Amino acid sequence: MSQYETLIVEQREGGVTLITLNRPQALNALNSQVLSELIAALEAFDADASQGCAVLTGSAKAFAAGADIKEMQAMDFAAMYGTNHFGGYDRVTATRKPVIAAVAGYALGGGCELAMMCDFILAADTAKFGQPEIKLAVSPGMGGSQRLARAVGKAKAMEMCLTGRMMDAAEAERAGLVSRIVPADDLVEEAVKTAATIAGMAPLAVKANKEMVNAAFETGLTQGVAFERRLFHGLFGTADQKEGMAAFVEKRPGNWTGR
Ligand code: CO8
Repeated sequence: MSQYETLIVEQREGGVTLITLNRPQALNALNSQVLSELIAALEAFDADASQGCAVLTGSAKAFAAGADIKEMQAMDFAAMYGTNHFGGYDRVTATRKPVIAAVAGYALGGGCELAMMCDFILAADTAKFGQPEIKLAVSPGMGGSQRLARAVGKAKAMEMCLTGRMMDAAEAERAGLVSRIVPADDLVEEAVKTAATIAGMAPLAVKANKEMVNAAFETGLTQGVAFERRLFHGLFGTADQKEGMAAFVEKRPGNWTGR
């Protein structure tokens, strides 16, 4: 039994947490309840040593069609700024274990931004990405202008933000927004399988790899390479490095302790 109203959270075999956005009547529009439940689910996932990788998905029709327009409609500047509305989504990117976004159907506005907060996006062939906020006379507000520009470059990001046009899965893959495209019917199982592969790696190495790739977007090259090297050196202080290299030499699978 899920303790959430807007999410379904399941633990799958191999240390995979599958989180499904579940507001079908609003195409998974992100309201304050979704935010608080998602943060709670991700914090529980991060704290559970039996879980190694999460998958965040929506429905076949929509990953999420954006922030909930009906909830925001009447809000004024004081309400938005005063409460730092949706600032809590920053917590998604603070998750230390990897989170894969499995996107089918619409990922629009805040939905596209939420997918981009995950560590990578696996797209169904039905996926459609867009930042249509300009049509509502607003703009991305959950990092979309920054993450989309970093993911697909200025030209496409600017065109998408200024026109609100959607990108289909093929264009998103060509542009580097998604890691790969899979048939819609296989999306969730393929994402869970990929997550299980990650969850089967040595846990400290997983955290270190995630942290160093993310550093590429926060630092210059020299600093980023130095950061990578320090973490790489640090992994030689772990029992799992000894186990991983011994297992290779002895031609057997590694048996990780997370230490
Ligand atoms: N918010 C609230 N309800 C929504 C949303 C949304 N974003 N999207 C869809 N719904 C609701 C519809 O109102 C409708 O409800 P009802 O049946 O009660 O009328 C139901 O979901 C089904 O939607 P449609 O009938 O419109 O379905 P269609 O298949 O005809 O169309 C679309 C699908 C094209 C996805 C269409 O629903 C659409 O354009 N949705 C809005 C997309 C959009 O503009 N998204 C951006 C929202 S703004 C945003 O995300 C800002 C992010 C930053 C916030 C940061 C705050 C600090």
